[in-house]
Amino acid sequence: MKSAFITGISGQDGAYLAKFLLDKGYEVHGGVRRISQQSDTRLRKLGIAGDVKLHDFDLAESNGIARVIRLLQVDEFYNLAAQSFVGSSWDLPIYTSDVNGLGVARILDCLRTYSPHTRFYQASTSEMFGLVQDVPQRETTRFHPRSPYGVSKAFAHYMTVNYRESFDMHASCGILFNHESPLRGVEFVTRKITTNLARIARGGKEPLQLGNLDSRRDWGFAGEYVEGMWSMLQQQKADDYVLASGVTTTIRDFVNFSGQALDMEIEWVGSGVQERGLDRKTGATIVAVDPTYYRPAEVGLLLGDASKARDVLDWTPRVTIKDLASMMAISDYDALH
Ligand code: NAP
Ligand code: G4F
Repeated sequence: MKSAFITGISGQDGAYLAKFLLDKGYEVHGGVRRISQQSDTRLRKLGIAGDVKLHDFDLAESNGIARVIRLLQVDEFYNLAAQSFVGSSWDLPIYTSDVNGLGVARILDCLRTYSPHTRFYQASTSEMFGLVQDVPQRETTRFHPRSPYGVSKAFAHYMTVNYRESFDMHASCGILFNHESPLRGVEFVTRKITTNLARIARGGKEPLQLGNLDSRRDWGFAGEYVEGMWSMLQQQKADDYVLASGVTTTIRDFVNFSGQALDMEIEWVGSGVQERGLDRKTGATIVAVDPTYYRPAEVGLLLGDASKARDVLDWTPRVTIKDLASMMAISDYDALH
C-alpha cells in the first residue's frame, strides 16, 4: 500500500486529492492547523473524514514539519497548504511569504535530510505569470508576479526546482490555473457568485457586490486538476507542468452562466462602478459593483497552454465552464433547501 501526506487537506484541493488517493488504495495522512475553522468539513462532504489520518501541522513550524516527515516516511508528499487568497496578500505580505515561501524551503530541507526517497509535489500557480509575458502561458513562459502571493509562490517554485537540481530529489511543480468546485472557499469570486445567486434565487433581496467584472480567468474543475497532481508524481523523472482549461471567461459571464443554471436572466446596464446586473423578470438589482473589491494590481490575460500535461501525463480537462458554473450554483441552491 502506498502512503501520502497532504498539507492543506482541509482545503478544496486537499479534500479532492485525499478522496482520489483513497480510491487508489493509498494510506492518506493530512496536516491540519490547530486554528483551522473547518478542519474536516470538506472531508465530511466527500464522505472520507474517518478514512484519513490527521496530524497537527503548520507551515510556519519547522519542528512539526520535521516530525511528520521523519515519522511517516511517506512515498508521496503533496504541499497544498498556503495563504491562498491573493486579495489578502497585500495586507499580509510577511505572513504570506513566510507560509507560502519559507514553508516550502522548510519542507524541502526536511525531506532532503530525513526522507530523501519521498516524491514531492508543490502547488505552484498561474499567479506567477502575473503581468503576462506571453499568451497563452506555458512552462517556459517568464514569471512576472503581481501580488505578494504570486511572489511567494515564485520563490517556492524556484526553491523546488533548485532542490530537484541540487540534490536529485523527485520534486515537481504543478503550475495550476484557477480551479473551482462546490468545495471552493466562499471568498473566491466563483463561489461568492454562486452562493449569493443561490441566496437571491431563494428570495434574498441584498444584491451581490463584486469588484472588477471585466477581469478574466482560465477556470477548470478542481476534481480533475488533482488527478494531474498525482500523475506528475508517477513519472520516472520529476518536472513542472501547466494544468489549465485553455478557455478564458470574464467574471460577468461567470455570473451569467451561474444565473442561467438557477433560471435567472441577467441584463447588464451602466458601466464602471455604475454597472449593475438586473433581473430581467422583476427589474430588481441582482449585482452591483463595489470598488473596495478592486485590487492594487491586476494580472494580465491568464490563459494556460496545458499541451505538455496532455502529451506526457495524458491529462485533459473535461468539465466546461458552463458545466462548472452550473454544478456550483445548483449545489449552493440545494444547500439552502
Ligand atoms: P484552500 O482551499 O484555500 O486551502 C488552503 C489550505 O491551506 C487549507 O487547508 C488551510 O488550512 C491550509 N493552510 C493555510 N495556512 C496554513 C499554514 N500556515 N500551515 C498549514 N496549513 C495552512 O486552497 P486550494 O484552492 O485548495 O489550493 C490548494 C493549493 O493550490 C494552495 O497552495 C493554492 O495556493 C494553490 N493553487 C490554487 C489554485 C486554485 O485555483 N484553487 C490555483 C493554483 C494554485 P485551514 O483550514 O487551517 O485554513
Ligand atoms: O477568485 P479570485 O479571488 O481568484 P484569484 O485571485 O485568481 O486566485 C485564485 O487563483 C490563483 C490561480 O491563478 C490561485 F493561485 C489562488 O490561490 C486562488 O485560488 O479572483 C479572481 C478574479 C480577480 O481578478 C478579482 O479581481 O476575480 C476578480 N474579482 C472581482 N470581484 C473578485 C471579486 N475576486 C474576489 N475574490 N471577490 C470579488 O468580489
